[in-house]
Amino acid sequence: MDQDYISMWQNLGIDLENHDCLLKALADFYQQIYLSQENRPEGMKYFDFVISEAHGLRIKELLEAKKQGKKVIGTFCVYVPEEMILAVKGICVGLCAGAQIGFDEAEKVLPKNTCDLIKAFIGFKLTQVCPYTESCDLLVGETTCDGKKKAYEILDKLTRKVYVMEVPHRKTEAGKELFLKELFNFKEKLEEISGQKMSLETLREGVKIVNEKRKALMRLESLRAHDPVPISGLDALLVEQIAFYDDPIRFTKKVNELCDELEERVKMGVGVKPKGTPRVLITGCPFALPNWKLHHLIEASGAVVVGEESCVGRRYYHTLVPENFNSVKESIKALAERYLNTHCACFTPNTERIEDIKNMAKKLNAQGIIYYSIQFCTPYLFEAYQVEKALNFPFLKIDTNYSTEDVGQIKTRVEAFIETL
Ligand code: BJ8
Repeated sequence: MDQDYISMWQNLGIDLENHDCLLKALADFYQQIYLSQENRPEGMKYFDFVISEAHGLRIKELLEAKKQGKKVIGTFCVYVPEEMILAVKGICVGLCAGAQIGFDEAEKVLPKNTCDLIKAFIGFKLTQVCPYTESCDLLVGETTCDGKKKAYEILDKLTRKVYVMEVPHRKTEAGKELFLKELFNFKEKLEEISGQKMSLETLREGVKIVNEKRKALMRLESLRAHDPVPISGLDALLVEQIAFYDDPIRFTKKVNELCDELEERVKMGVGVKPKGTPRVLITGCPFALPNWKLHHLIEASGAVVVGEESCVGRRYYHTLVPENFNSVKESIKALAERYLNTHCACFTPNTERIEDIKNMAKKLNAQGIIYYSIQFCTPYLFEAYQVEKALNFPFLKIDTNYSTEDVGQIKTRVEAFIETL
């Protein structure tokens, strides 16, 4: 390992031994799951590189930006507007974690029946393995599910850097008003921490950058509607995960280049799987990096994943923010409207999510839906019943965690499901 990186991690307070275990596990897993895929688009090489340098070059970039006075802001949820962070010249990074690291430590401070996504971000902090968390100047939590809310209290004890943004649980007029107020409070917090004023110009720039990123991800999604599908679900998922870490302008350019190549593939009838391969849409909890378990199992069982109705997926890029605002106030209003139009199971009622799933399944020509819940995630586990009833579509519910213990059992269920499609 590059000596520069080792000193960089040491300066960040990373536990080198634990971190080494994480990087080794990640490299093996990546080799086994990603690099063994056949006929991958050339454009995926960039994303392979990003993964290989996720704890190296990207962290170096963040630290260099910090030296120039920029602030790094960590988030855990797609209700936190990235545009506002860019508008104070900040850098936004997603901190949800998708690996079983530090669970023993996490279970000493969290109830055992906590979802793995929460256990992972607390576990990463307790074992000091995440250079992103350690680089952040502010960690922005939000009042979505109960587990997260309470976990942020603990995270604040550990870091003293947590700011919690209130997210309502109903999309009523009162809920909308509350969220708008919260965005104004968030503006103040960001201005205070960055020493930068959020102006009409910087907001316009932030909105434009994030809109372009979302447009590129929408373009990628549309290309997955073709048969044969030009990109695997695993690769598309990787791009969606990297959206939370990479420099947004560079990322957008690379996604568009990948899409150019995929368009060529579509024209030539080239796919990653044969025409007629069963097509699956996944809906449910987010897939934080490096959670590739379900996509891998589905694609190793002979189907292809064509979309994710998930926060690492469509719920991140579902709509753009109108760019025709003429004041800071108007822009924050536009952001509040756009963000509250995200349909997370933490809301009640949340019937719009069912419409989103139906529309995606239709648009992407999915033949079956796999509903993914992380064990102990009450909102998504509860919502599964209503979603299944409302859909009237081949449906399989998978309730799992980050371990590999249930891989055999899930594979058997997925294979049986795929046979029915
Ligand atoms: S908008 S899905 S990112 S809250 S899996 S921690 S819900 S118990 S992650 Fe989420 Fe925002 Fe909603 Fe999306 Fe809780 Fe469930 Fe765990 Fe979850």
